[in-house]
Amino acid sequence: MLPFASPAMACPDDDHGGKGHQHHQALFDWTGQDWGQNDEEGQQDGKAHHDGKAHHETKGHHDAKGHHGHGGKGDHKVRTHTVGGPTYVYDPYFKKVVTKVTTEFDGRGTTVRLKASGFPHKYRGKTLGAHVHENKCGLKPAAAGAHYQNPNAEKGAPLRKKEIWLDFKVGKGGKGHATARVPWRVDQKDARSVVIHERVTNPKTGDAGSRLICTDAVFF
Ligand SMILES: [Cu+2]
Repeated sequence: MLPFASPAMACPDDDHGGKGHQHHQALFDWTGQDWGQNDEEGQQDGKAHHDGKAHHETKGHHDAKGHHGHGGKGDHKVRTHTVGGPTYVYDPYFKKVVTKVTTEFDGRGTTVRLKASGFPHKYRGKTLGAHVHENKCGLKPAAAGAHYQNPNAEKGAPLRKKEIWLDFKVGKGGKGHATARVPWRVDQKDARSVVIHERVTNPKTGDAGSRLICTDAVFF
């Protein structure tokens, strides 16, 4: 049924040996509510691989005539990408999960939103780790590679300052979501997916256990 399932697959790339010691409250929205969008998108059919539909759009803060306001300089365009998933599910226990990854770049920073629904009842109240990873999702959990890290990060920066973590709590109804914003452009050559893991991310090591679900993502 699944092309590949590796329940005990560790996440070897997840341990960066970092010295991060901060909690990650600032970047995350821990509430288990959804985004107010349609939640009925996901009757899964049990297939592990889904062709994520990607929507790309560019919209300006100003109208098409482009009147220039305060400051008069800079790029006012906001670019967004939305990819529906999951692209791969590695543990059949989660085959009903539906994901959506939305990315946005506004010229100064990048916002990543992860929305997931369809978690089994047992997972309600649990917090799962999730991160932007460097490669596209693949048949094997390891295909997504290591955590994305900002290539321009200061040396010795804590992991959560240079990676993008999207840990979320599964709420009532089996749904969860998280939003992270970083003050830089995330280049798509460095970042290609969002992986959901079996447990909350260890703030020191970045480890979050096995990879459950991978969703391709598009960056800028
Ligand atoms: Cu990860």
